[in-house]
Amino acid sequence: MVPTPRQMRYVAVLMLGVILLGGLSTSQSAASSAVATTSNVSIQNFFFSPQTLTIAVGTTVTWTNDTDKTTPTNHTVTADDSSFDSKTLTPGHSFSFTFNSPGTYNYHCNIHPFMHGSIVVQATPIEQIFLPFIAKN
Ligand SMILES: [Cu+2]
Repeated sequence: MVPTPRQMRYVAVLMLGVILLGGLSTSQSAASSAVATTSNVSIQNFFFSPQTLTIAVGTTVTWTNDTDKTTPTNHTVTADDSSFDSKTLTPGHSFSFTFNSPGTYNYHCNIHPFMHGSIVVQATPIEQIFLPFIAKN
């Protein structure tokens, strides 16, 4: 496949970014430490833990119904905008979803609508720097 000029420009921008960030490795690691490495959410009675999880784009999050440790209860993981839905999760069962676009994804439990959680999906540092530039072209 022959890359289009736009694709070649994108690759050139990414390579430039790698070179620039290589010289900033100390500040880059400080910045990425703000993003959680965990991608697991525990479903407790009656809350999600952590309630807000910040991840890098492309991360797969797994929710597990851990209520058999307390009082066995069914729950769901349902996006407020319906973009994902675990359906009923009985105790001990898990649901996974991969977040491929930056943004804040609010979700709730359909059985207990007062249970709320959020997944904050951050662009990778290199995308955060170059997204405005790439979007213009
Ligand atoms: Cu619930």
